[in-house]
Amino acid sequence: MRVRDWHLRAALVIALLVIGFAPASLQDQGAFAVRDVMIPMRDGVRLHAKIFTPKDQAAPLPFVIKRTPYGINGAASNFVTYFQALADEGYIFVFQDIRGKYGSEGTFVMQRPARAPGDTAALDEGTDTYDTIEWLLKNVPRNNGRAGMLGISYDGWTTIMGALEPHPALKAISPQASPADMWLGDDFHHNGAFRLSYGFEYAAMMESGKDVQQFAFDHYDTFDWYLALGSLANVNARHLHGKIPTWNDFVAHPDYDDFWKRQTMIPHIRDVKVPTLSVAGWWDQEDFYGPIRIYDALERHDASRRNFLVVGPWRHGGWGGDAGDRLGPIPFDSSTGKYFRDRIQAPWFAHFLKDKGPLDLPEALTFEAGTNRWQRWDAWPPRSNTTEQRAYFSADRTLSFTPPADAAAFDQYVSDPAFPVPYRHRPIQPTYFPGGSKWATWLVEDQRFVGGRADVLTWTTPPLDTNVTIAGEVVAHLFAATTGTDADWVVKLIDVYPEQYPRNWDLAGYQLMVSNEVFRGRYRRSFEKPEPIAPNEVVEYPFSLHTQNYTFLKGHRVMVQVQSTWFPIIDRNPQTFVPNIFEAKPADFRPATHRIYRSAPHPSHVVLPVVVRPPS
Ligand code: PG9
Repeated sequence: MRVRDWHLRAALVIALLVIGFAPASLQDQGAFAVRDVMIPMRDGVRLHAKIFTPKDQAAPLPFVIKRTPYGINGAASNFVTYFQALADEGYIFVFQDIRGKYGSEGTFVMQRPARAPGDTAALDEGTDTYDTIEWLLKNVPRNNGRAGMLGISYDGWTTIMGALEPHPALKAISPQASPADMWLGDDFHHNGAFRLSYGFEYAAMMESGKDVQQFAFDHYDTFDWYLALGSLANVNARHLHGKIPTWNDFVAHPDYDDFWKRQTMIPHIRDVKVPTLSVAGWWDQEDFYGPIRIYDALERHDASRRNFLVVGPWRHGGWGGDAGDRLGPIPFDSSTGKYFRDRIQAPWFAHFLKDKGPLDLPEALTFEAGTNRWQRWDAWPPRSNTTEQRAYFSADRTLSFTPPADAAAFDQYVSDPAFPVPYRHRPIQPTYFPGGSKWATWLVEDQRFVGGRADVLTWTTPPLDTNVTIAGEVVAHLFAATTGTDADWVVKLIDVYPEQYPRNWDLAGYQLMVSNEVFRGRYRRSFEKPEPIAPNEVVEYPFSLHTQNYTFLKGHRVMVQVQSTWFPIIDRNPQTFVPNIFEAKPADFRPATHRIYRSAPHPSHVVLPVVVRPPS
């Protein structure tokens, strides 16, 4: 295949992974008149857009806008699934290449920060959105003076950025899987732990040219490639040579400094200026933190109930194109993705852009996997329906709801950076590998593949004698010590299916991850100023495993696993404190013995928000 075809293919793979898989023929395109335009921004830079107007337009229509860095030449594929119900409802659709990408002029900046309040001379995605809407209103005949905006992930991020200082015609937005904070919890880091394979591959993909270009790995199984890479200092020395700005930013800003704080839009959210529908997937392998954080930031100002949340049993963007009746081997008994597109997304936009209603949507709608039904909540996380129950790490690798009584009990393992735990089954194909990658469903992979390792500790309850439903925030409280001076802590909450499962033998004994997170130990006191860990000192690490709504069914078991490497999605912590892990030397990477305490003074546990009263 020629290099150029390869790049086109890569762009298509990303677009399809985000919005779902479209058949080859785009039969619906015939229903639209398509205009290719260059829209001038206030600084003279022109952005490329495609405008799809229904050929059978009978009345003035609102705009539905999607702004993307991934290229708009295949935009019509949106009508096959993601926008199908919206197209049936009738809108003028606008797809735009953001500044610096594909057909647009100007310079691309990875997640260009919002301009400072009052800095009216500056440009950002918000001003580009504003200028675009202003131009559309004046230049596209028979519009009804209103605009809506939506998109998934980067396109969800452009959506929320476009609504911080919104054009008055912007009447409804749905930021879906939008990242909110790339250091705290989205694509590039989680609690300061660097998402190596994603960060490296995405930065190289987005900043090697105006289009998207896959990094050319010489390994199919990138686990070996990243291990052979050694220190992260070798990325620029051997491969990127300082040419990828986002990689250089990773290296220059390892801690939670002003660079990252400027990039998050959360401090800019001081009002619900536009009705907002945030959308997230429980098994989103890229941006789960973001949509919940954005919903939460808006909710603090939502006096007039214009802020909504939907969370389904989806991979990153799965609601855009998948039927949603399963994820990997896990069945959900109904087409949750189609339900979202037809029964939630389309009526929600019609309500705010065409005054259609009434709107049958609660404050928060969540899919409760396990029982496989939608639940309606008047707050997320629920305020009064749950009680906190602590699942304690106990003797003989049991998980118990009774606190431990031992004075000094612990379990331990040797964590060796030279022999890290794979985060998913090998081979680990490049993230967006055009030949097919298991990236999109790794969060639902059967965790038995690491259960036998001595550096993965496991505690499990006996089979449950009744259903246990959780709704709300799951929080890990680890009491841990290391012989080193830095360490990562990964905690996974797992549903263990019964060994006898005649309903579906493929799921017998299956270990499904329900919640998970990593915490980089050096940041236990401050995300801004990392500190070494005192060797052999017991330290408490409380950290969120995020919200969930899930039922562990009767006969299933609840499992918690702890490990200290998750490679190569998380870079290897050298386990020796160094000021900047991106510049660690080979000799800094050392094995360390990690102890997880399960004693009366140091009772490691996971807090579960157990439902006591179902939502009405
Ligand atoms: N997760 C991707 C992304 C969004 C924003 C910034 C960086 C990466 C995406 O799917 O678009």
